Amino acid sequence: MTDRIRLLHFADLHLGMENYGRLDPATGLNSRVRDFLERFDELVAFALNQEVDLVIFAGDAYKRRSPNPTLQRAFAKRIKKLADADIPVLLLVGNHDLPTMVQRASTLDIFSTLAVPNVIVARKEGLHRIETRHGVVQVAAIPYPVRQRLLSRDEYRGLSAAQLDREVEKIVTANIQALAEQLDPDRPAVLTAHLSVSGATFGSERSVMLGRDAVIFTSAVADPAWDYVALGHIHKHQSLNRGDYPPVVYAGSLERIDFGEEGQPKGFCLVELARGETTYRFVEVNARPFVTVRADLRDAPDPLLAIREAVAAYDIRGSVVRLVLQMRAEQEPLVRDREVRRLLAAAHFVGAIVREVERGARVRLTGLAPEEMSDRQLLERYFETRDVPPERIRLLLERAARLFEEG
Ligand SMILES: [Mn+2]
Repeated sequence: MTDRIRLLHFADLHLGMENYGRLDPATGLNSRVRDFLERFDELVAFALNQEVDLVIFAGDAYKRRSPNPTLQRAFAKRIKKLADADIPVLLLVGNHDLPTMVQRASTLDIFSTLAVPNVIVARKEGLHRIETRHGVVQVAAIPYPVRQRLLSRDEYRGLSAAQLDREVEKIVTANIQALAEQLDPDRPAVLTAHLSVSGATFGSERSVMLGRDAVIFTSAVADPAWDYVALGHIHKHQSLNRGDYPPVVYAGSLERIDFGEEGQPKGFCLVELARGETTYRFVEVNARPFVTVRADLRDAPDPLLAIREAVAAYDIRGSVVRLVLQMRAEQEPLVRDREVRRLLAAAHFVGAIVREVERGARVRLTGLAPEEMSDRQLLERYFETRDVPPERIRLLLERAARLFEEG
């Protein structure tokens, strides 16, 4: 029996996410950026302590395609720690890493340009044969499939967006198949891809990726030619192959982006890689909790006291907290923002205080910034501005609710 190779798989770092954070004077960084970096530090420390043999990052290093130099330095520092410890690191290019024009550099290209030892940048589809301390691993890389690049030929002109996505799906499936055929069947093989796979759930109120995406069938990646499929792009950790071989896994992100990820554990995957008998486990990191506190004040004689009691039922220390208050219109003046915020002082950040005020039969949302609204609230507001009749709004929201649940 050959040695097992320890692989650490993580994804969707998204450095530069600043929502629900404030400036940290000690570092000059936004406190949420610092959170994301601390999770990354946890991961690096784990990799060094556990002496992993290989790290695969499955894409989306930053929030933006032009991250500032401070973020770039913070990312490079941590990658270098791994590389200096003789741990090869494969960096797969995600959609957030890509430039708007193909000729321009991706945020990860600098590592290949400088030929940093032990760092491999996968910007194109391809098979990498990586030497590790415990043997060779074959890693096939599928970066985010860019519709415009894959479909530049004339035959695709005039197709609808949905038809183009279907064409992308076919091309990517064929590429994966072609890579599988190049494998040495006696060596462990990993497929890493940054894309949406059918059957995956988002569980985020608004996914980071807005707009459309080609979706690849699980069957296209769940091929026993691979020993592990390391996915990135969807922030919710999940396994897609129902215990069959190989494991097909989204590592998920290391920190939460919004309240849609409130209940999700965050972390990375530790894979014990061996031909035909790979296993993995999810390693949770200490991500900052997101907590929604709901309080129905409609029958409360003292609304502020009712809020205090509702808050006391949760552990909000160090959390990003959101308060959702159901109240009657005449209670509004009794619930002053400053007093409510005082009750939430133990939190790291107050994400929103949502007042659902009853006016007759209808619930109205007041004083909400768009980023504080849920998808449902945004949609409702949109329908209202378009003068959609109330009965039709109710029907549309019901339909939408089902879609939101399906993710
Ligand atoms: Mn992505």
